[in-house]
Amino acid sequence: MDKSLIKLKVEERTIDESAKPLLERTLEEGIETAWDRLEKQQPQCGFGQLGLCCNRCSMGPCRIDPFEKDGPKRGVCGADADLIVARNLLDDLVTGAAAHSDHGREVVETLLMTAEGKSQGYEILDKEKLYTVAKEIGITTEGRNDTDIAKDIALSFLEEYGTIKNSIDLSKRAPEPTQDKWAKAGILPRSVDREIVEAMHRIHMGVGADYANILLHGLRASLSDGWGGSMMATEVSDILFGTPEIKESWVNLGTLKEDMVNIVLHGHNPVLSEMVVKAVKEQEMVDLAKQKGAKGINLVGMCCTGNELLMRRGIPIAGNLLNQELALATGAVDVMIIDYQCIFPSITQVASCFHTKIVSTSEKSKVPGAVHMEFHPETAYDTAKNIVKLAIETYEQRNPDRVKIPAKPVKMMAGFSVEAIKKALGGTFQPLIDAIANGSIKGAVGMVGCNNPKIKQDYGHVTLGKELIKRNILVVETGCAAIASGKAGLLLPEAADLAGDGLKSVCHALGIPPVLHMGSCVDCSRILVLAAELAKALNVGIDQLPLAGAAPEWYSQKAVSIASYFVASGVYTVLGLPPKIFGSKNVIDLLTSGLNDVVGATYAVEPGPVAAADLIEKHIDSKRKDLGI
Ligand code: XCC
Ligand code: SF4
Repeated sequence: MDKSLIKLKVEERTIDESAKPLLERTLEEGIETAWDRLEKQQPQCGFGQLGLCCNRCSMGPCRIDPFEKDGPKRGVCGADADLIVARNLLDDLVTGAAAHSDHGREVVETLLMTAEGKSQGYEILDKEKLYTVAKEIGITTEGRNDTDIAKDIALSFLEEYGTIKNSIDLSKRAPEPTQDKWAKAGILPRSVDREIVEAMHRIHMGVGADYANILLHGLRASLSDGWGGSMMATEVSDILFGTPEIKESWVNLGTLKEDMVNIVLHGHNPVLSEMVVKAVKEQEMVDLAKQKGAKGINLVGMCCTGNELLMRRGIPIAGNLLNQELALATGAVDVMIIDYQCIFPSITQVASCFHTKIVSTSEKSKVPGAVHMEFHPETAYDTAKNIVKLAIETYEQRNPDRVKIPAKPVKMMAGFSVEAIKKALGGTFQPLIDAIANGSIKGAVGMVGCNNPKIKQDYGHVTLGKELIKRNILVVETGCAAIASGKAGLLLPEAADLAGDGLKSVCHALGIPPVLHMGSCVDCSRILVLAAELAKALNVGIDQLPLAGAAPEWYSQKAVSIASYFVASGVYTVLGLPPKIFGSKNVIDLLTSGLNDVVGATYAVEPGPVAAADLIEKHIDSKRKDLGI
């Protein structure tokens, strides 16, 4: 490929300066990345994009003619466009809910084993949260020791996955008017596994043909993720590893170090990554690394497990979804440790162009070409040390001539848990409520989600973020969205200068950025808790607050679940990429307007960041008007 074409492609693909030189390298050397694969997939199937393809049973696959011409109007079983689209969406949604919630289950299981003295290397680090959660779910704390309390919490949370009760305990954190809406619509989340299993039942051939009824269950299943599986993942991770506090760190591919052993932690579950953090600090490991000629061990995160480490330990983060193959293309990664979710199956291919080893650790997530070192809470610390040793040995095989780390890292601030925000505000949310009431802050937006090679990397997040803060709208972020903002410098207090006057003065007074990093994707539950706190302080439902959600670059089924529990909780949510629903006008109408009568919020789709900001501002203005502020 000639040089000018390469340059052109690179500029089309990302705005991440630390990624550009490496993208160039992949194109020059023929190392295939997600962008190349997307190109090879063109044109992508139109039926699939519209959600009109059903491959659910063996009478199919079937597809519906989107043009209302002479083509088929129904699948072999008789399902029409509305039903096929709705079932596909529910399928996506619960795949995402399952991913979040099963991660949550592993954290809760680790708490149980820790309470029973069966895990290795874990302890209860946040006693305050242990007590708060215990009280909240009705577990006695008086005169009992921490491990007994922890055991009761773990057992009670494990029950939430398959209980016969009629609602999940933590969903009672939602303000009453919001809970009332759920009860009235028949979508109170009962239990995590149950909603997912029931969804799989409902999308089987011949189980109900009413698209609206199917989508309503989608909302219920999403609530069991947001106020259930994800929230338990967040709370129990806090109990085990500490509730995040505000701290500084570094971001982008420049966090990799030429003269150190580089370990990248990629995936989602802090149960694994926290043990690796412990292991790299051992003197024995540091000495070993020095013996092999390295200056030390450099641990960096990637995607959401990276966010977990950043939030609690201030570990630097190398990048988001589309940076994973490029991190390997630096030739400087000795070991990339993976657990699960958002890990491209191609990473072993990219790694094979260098000395890099991929280490898989979860029995649920094996990758051909990876070294498998299975992680269990009972032997967690030993396994972590063995992986670190492997990284040090692999460092010896690194070819310095192939190492290319092109950029300097960017500084960032993170750690904005609900507790940390409250503390920064002086122990109460009142100053924030006042700022919203007097208009210096117009409202807040939860910006979440991924990268998607269909959109220039980080462009959606960064452009929408800047547009919102300019309009005095506070932005709170999780997941790959937050990493994008970090790379662009928006997670620094100085970025307040890009904000409108009102937001700017609040940020300056508190010394905080206008975009707050609230954590990983399961930590979208923190956004729910924050919204619930504000609503309760004002005695209203979440749907009455001047809030919105946005997922400008989403790709994952988990994002479908998140967007859905935002909407089901009363938060209007704008997606930057269309979900696969455009084959059914009825489904579109229900999701973009009909739901208002059910949960007080809807989805919207708007690819243009400025137009998306317009929609959000209009929505926030109307909520302010209704509140009389
Ligand atoms: Fe995955 Fe969570 Fe999306 Fe990033 S934001 S691509 S889901 S890592 Ni969660
Ligand atoms: Fe076709 Fe119906 Fe089977 Fe889907 S469920 S593949 S529409 S026959």
